[in-house]
Amino acid sequence: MTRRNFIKYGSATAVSGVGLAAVVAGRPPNDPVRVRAQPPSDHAPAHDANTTVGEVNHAANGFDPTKLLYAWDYGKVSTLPTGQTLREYRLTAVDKDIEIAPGVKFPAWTYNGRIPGPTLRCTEGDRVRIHFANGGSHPHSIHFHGIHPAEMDGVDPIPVGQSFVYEFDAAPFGLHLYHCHVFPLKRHLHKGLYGGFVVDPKQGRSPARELFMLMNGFDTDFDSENDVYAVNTVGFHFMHHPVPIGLGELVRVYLVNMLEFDLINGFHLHANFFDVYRTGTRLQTNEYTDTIILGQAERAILEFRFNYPGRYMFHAHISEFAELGWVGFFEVRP
Ligand SMILES: [Cu+2]
Repeated sequence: MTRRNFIKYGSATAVSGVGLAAVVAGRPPNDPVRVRAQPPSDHAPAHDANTTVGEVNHAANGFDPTKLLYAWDYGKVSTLPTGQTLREYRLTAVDKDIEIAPGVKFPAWTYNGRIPGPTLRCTEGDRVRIHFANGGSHPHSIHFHGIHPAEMDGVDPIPVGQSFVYEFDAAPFGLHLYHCHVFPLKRHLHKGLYGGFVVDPKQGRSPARELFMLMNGFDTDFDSENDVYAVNTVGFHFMHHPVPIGLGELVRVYLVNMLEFDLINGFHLHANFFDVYRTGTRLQTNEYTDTIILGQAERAILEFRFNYPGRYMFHAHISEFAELGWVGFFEVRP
């Protein structure tokens, strides 16, 4: 039974989230799908909608997808003798079970015990120094997107128990990312070793509600197809926890695609349009749309305002991804 057959089967039999959780957790490939009977629940809406019921244990996960929207890590800041700003970060690779949908645990490889890893943020021209320690069970590294010398490119595996210091001047400004670059790449990335890397322009950007959204997915039965899709790791999280935004407020989404196995991902906003700044490397926009497609590791900054209060969906316009978790709401409050 492939994921695509499962989706067809699931929609035909109105499988709700608990069914999804029961089916994807630990199911070996080619096993017949077993649909668990649904106990009566107070969370009635889940039985009319394709979503999960219950809540993942955010405390045990060590992060909450909502808090990750705002969790910028500016590092430990000091000034070099040259006057240049130095920002230091500590990243440790650790193996950890992460609950990616209620009742569905994934044996992840993480930076600092979370997926995505810390969202590193600095200003163009800052010196960044990343102290990396490999506390995992396999060789890992950190490969940064950006401009830097070859020896800082993170393609050499750091053995288990060893450490390495990556150091370079942050450039260019924009929305970047980092990830492990040890082979097999697909495996090391999909297991969770990635995070956002925001380099602000020296002149800054206009004030806005800034949200970090990293699109990812998880192959829970190891057949090289994703079974759960998400923004910030937990499927359907923003359906149950809409993102609050103010009426007329400028919203700036830092959108990163770290999805493995599927060649494209995307973002669609309901009842509105947004300006697109591809890779965030130019301050002028040349795209005004309501849907964008991003390939693996592509990213974009999106800006928009809502002028009517209410709840508005955002999701992958690839319907399959949306139905498996990549869907959420903005809640526009007057
Ligand atoms: Cu790795």
